[in-house]
Amino acid sequence: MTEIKHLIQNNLNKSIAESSNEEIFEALLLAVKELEERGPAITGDKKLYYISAEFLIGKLLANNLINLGIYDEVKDLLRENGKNIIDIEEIEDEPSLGNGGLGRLAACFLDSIATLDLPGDGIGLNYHFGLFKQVFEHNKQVEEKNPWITTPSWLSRQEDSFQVSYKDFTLKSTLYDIDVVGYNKGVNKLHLFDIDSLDEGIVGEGISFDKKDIQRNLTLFLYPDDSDKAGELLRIYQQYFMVSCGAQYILKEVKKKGYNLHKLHEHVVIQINDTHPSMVIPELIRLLRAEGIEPEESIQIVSKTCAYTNHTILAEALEKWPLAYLEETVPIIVPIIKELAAKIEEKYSNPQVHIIDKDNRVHMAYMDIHYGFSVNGVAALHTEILKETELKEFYNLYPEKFNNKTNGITFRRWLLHANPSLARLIESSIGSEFKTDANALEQLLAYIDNEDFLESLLAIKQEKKIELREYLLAKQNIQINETGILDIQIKRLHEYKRQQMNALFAIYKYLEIKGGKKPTTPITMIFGAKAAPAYTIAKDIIHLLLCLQELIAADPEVAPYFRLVMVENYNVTLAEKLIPAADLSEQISLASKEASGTGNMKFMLNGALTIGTEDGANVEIHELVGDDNIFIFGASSEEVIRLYETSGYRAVDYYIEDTDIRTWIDFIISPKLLEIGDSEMLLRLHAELINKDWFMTLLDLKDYIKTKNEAYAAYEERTKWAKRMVVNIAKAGYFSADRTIAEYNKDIWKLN
Ligand code: GL7
Repeated sequence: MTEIKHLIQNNLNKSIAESSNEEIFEALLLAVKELEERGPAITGDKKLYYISAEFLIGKLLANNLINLGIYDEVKDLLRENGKNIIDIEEIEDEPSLGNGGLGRLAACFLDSIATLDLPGDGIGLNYHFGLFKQVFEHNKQVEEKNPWITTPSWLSRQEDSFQVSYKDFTLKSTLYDIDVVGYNKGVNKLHLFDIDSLDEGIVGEGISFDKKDIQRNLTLFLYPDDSDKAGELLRIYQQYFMVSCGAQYILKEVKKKGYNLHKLHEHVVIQINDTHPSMVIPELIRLLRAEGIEPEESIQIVSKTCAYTNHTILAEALEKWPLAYLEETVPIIVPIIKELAAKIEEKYSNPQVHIIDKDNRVHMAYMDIHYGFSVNGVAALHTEILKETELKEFYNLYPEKFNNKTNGITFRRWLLHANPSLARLIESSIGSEFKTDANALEQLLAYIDNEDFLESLLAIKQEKKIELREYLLAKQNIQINETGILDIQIKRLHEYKRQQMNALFAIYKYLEIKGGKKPTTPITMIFGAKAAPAYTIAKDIIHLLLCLQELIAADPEVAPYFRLVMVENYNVTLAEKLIPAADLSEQISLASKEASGTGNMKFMLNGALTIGTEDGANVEIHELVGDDNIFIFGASSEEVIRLYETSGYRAVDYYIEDTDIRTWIDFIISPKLLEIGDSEMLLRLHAELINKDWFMTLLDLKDYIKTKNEAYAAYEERTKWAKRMVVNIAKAGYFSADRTIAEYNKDIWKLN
């Protein structure tokens, strides 16, 4: 009997055939944990700590079985006993520890770090109810808590515990670890800090709770509503808890290994994922001083240990905490922050680089840049914009600190697990090298004229569409048409990502069909997105999409040719079903605003073609696949940046001057939609698009419609389309997170 079979059997008190799916899932989880415990811990002289508010890790069972190299064995074993591994995978609740691309990136990175055999742990928080669960009621988003921690669980409680001091009280941490197993390799850890005094019972209606009751609410939710002061303070409490526990944990490990704290940077590197963990800098300085290290030296050590990744140029996402808020919550590090700020003011007179601004707000990113040794952006264009525009003054001071690390994704989850049929086709064509060296996918270009290969590729896409149709019908009672083109936009809801532009396309298409112009191939548009609970316009956009869904489905003149659906509670699990089935990948952010995007890479890898702007990593996708294999439209980032600088964009001009645009926008408040929807929300969105439109929807709308029609027409030529799919898959190797992590290690971390 193989090891895994033995372990599963030990955890069941009956045969597999007699056990329920739930019992099998639990037995498997325990068996996998056991194997991981036995696996080799990854070690080395120097260790990375990746600190992040989010780790959007997705379900772990299949992922870990694949990485342990026993997925197929377990699948066969279950099948022999009349069980289907897919049904067992369904049992698992998806961990709710992340929000969007930033958190998913952190998860892909952990996978690649372990796979490359690099010693590197994640540090974060154990949010009991996660982000939130999205449900739709009356065509609106409603938020509910999302409990995901079950027994047994991937979390293992540890002995380590630390004190975290706030102004008025102290919290004692507990630690839960999740194993991170690399592909056929060793094991790292994801450390999630928590408190025993948390009280899940304080959550009332929806996701409401007393924001001031920190000892009971600290780790309830990721990104609690910060639209009022209590919410902002709670975020500071959370962030400081994360970094203080993280820093204490790191120093404990270093001391245990007997390293000299004066040489911390030779043994530790801390990657600060966006600005939520920035307070690790003053906290680590404080702790080193408490260990007896001189004030100035402690600053020097920390500056050689910390590196910062910037993930956005959106001003509202670059955190600036009022100094008074920090004094109210975490006064213990305020003197250090002031000291760090004063040193900069002494050195540089330019107020644009000062950490504390004239309004007494602390700019977290600026602290990271001055007191870290590396600053990186997440795609080539993004890093250029940081250097030339957003962080120009800092680039002038420290050109040597700035570097680019174009994001990547783990092919284990996004190809091997999400699309095993495609992985098999690839393997049967070019062998299995691509599983460990993604660049080997380029060999697929040799198959571009191979009719059998092209046919198989199209057949797999079709198979995935049918699977998706069955899944959505069973899980969400959503009807989609598996014939025709599947056009998908899945990502957080934000105006800069311009779901509203795609909604206007749907209105245009609806009216065109009503006017008698029927598409030759049926069109299915799928959306998936959560809106931040306090983001009014984002919720209005969801409302519009859901109203359009209802309107179109109920219209017999249109529904046979055109469907728009919005999946509920979009998450990693749904992404794994949607992406392999997609034909067209919507990456339509306003140029300059999407730092990178990573969904774009997942779609490409699964043979979807991109319709997109020259933004983020789309630029690199475009370069790799060439003009013929992508649909690019819209204003360039230079044009957009100029328009912002000169206030040269006025949405209302488009509305007045272009009758088409006026027709589509006014449709939002047409009797038909007002009958279905909430007039307040529709009217507000209508007014917003005409009078504000901060992300220039109308600037690119017509070009978008024209380009999408071209893409739809191109889809009709099936063989030509299949060849484009081949190019996209073949060129996706560059976007393996293994490549990204190898670059981080070579340029920043320098782990052996
Ligand atoms: C993001 C960027 O918006 C996204 O473009 C990028 O791919 C991702 C990972 O680098 O980081 N920044 C951010 O704040 N979130 C992101 O997804 C939430």
